Amino acid sequence: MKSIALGLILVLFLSGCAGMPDIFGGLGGGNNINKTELASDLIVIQNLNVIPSPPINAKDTFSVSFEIKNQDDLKEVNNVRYSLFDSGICGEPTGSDKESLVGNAGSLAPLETDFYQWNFQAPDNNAINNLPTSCPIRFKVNYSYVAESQADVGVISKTRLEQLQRAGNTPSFTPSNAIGRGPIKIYFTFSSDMPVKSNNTISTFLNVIDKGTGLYGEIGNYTLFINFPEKFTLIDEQCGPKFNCAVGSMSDYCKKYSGQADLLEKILCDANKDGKIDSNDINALPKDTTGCINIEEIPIIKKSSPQIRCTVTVPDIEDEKTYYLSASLAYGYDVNGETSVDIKPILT
Ligand SMILES: [Ca+2]
Repeated sequence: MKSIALGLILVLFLSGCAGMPDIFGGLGGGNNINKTELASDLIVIQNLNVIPSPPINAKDTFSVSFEIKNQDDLKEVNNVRYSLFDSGICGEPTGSDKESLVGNAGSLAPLETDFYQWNFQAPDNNAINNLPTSCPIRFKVNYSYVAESQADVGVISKTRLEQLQRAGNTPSFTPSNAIGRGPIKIYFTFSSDMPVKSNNTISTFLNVIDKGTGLYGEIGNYTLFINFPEKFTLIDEQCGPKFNCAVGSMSDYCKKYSGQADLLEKILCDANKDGKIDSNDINALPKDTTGCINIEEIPIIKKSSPQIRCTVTVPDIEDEKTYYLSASLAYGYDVNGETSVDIKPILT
């Protein structure tokens, strides 16, 4: 008798809690989320060298070389380019590199390393007033990549929920969010705890965050896709006025780019990463989805986007079911490299 009474008190206590506002995360926030996140670093600059070892004699030649490495062991990185933007009094690179302030390494396979070098001639005695000086060598490496993120939503029917509650069980579902490699991360959170009752409405919030050391100024238009299961109904302003949503929109969008290879957003559509979009790629895109794409730029301020909110009604189902949401964002990213080369006058 005693244990039954205790059980009853526990059930009352738990059901009482479920309806209370969450003091840690706002009103009934579904803050319980199982996050798994891959590393932020992707393209790194390594072995940055000046040869010969500085100080360099006035008017002598020297080289600045470095390697870049694709740290991802699974995916290639596209459109890798180098550009020198400051070399101070040491001027433009000499010789064969004179015209190539901008170099193009194309694509880097998983874990591939590429070597790059600029040759310079140090200024002469006159140019440095016979005094020791130094040249900053500042450059950037730019590349294109796709950020990916997937989250799940648990849905339960009213009948199943009542069944469980009658048996003294409280259904619980902790959504997971798997966040892919690279400096730009997309995080999902939800407005309420799960599982969601069938036919009910839930908001999902997306935040795009730059966790790298480089520069990413804004989310370019037509680069952020958010995919919902087709059975989800988007309500209100879908994902806000900056988005357009339609059933199957991603494959429709990608079809337009068949055969072309020069637009950043198109790397989203090139599923087998050969620089061309064909029917195989289109077939590999998520099917039976409702897709939303941003038709306007979205600013990144202090390394974060504003919160993007999409409100959906989940389908009417029989029992319990898990659905998957995903987002992908094609972006260009700059990684900076810098060194300083000491120059000394020569005795004449
Ligand atoms: Ca392809």
